Formats: sequence, structure tokens, C-alpha cells
Amino acid sequence: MKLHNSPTSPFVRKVLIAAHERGLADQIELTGPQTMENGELRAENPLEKVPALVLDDGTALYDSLVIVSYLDGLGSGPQLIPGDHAARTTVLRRHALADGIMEAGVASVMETRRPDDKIWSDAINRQRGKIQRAIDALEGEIEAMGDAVDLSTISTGAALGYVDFRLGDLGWRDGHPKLAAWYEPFAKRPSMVGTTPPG
Ligand SMILES: N[C@@H](CCC(=O)N[C@@H](CS)C(=O)NCC(=O)O)C(=O)O
Repeated sequence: MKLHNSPTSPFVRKVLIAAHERGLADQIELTGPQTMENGELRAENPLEKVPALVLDDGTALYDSLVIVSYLDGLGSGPQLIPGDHAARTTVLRRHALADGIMEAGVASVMETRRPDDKIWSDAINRQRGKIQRAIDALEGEIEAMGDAVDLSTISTGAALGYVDFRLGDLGWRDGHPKLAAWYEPFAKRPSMVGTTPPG
């Protein structure tokens, strides 16, 4: 399998953490970010976004949730998306919170990369507000998430890792002691350590 990737994308990291947890990391060949520039990614994912996983038969899978769902049916290790309807809905809802942090985080970082006279601080603050409210919500959920390794906790790890990487000034640990206490050991899992964005 070939994964169109970027070393800094939190969505790619979500997929790679899932691959590690399912024992599949060594079956995935990373393309490197150049396929975002040279047209290869666009040819395989019309949305031109990473991650996109290209299977050995040429089928391309996107986006990150679909790829994690695919990996969940391969390999071994903890089941990432429960089969039970109620449990699956809860995991997907919590995944949506974490995914929303990633989306808003990436959007706010992209906004800062515009030419100075085109940066719109209201847009940045709107995205930061989403991140802060989602982190507040996760503070209320994290005890129930416990030490599970599933789509919701993997995504939460990837999202908080991205906030540390790009938005450290948010100081997300302040006022979120339960989430901070959960993240500390989770961030030491080999799947997290092995997928840390370049410093
Ligand atoms: N919903 C998508 C989001 C993926 C995404 O936004 N990827 C970003 C990198 S972090 C990207 O490829 N951006 C390029 C673009 O939007 O043109 C997923 O979960 O895979």
C-alpha cells in the first residue's frame, strides 16, 4: 500500500497511528510530500488532499476516516471502530470533535501564511474558538474514553499533538487537567512516538 502523505498533516498522523496500532505500519510505503506538487496526488485523489491510501490493485482511498476504517479490517490489535451501533456512534462523535480540532487548526495555520495584507485575524480567531470549545468538550469526555485505543482516542492524540506542534500558544493544558493527564501517557505510545511531526 502507498500513502500519499505529508509529515506535518494531523490527518496523515491519525492514519499512521492507526496503522501502527493495527500492526500494519511496515506494509505502508510513504510517498513523501512531493506528490502534492508533482500531480501524482491529484491523479489519485480528485480532492488533492493527503492522506490518500493507494491499494495494491490501484484503488485509492480517502479521506482519513475511510482509511482508518479500511485498516481496521486488516492486521490485528485493538478494534478502532466498534461494531455495536451505540458504541460506534459515540466513537464517531468523539472522532468528529478531534477531527474538528485538526480542521480548524490547519485552517488557522493556513490563514497565517497569506500575505500580511490578506491575513484576516477574525478568521483565525473563529478557528481558534472552535479548537478551544472542542478541547473543553473533550475535557468532559476523556474520563469516559479512558485507556481505550480506538478511532476517538487516536484522533484526539493526533489533534492534541498538532495543537502542540503548531498552536502551542493556546496553552491547551491550562484548565483541562483531565485531558492533559490522559495525553501524557498516550503520547508515549510507540504509535505516537513513531509518528511525531518533525521538530
Ligand atoms: N477530511 C480530510 C482532510 C485532509 C486535509 O485537509 N489534508 C490537508 C493537509 S493537513 C491537505 O491535503 N490540504 C491540501 C489542500 O487542501 O489542497 C481527511 O480527513 O483526510
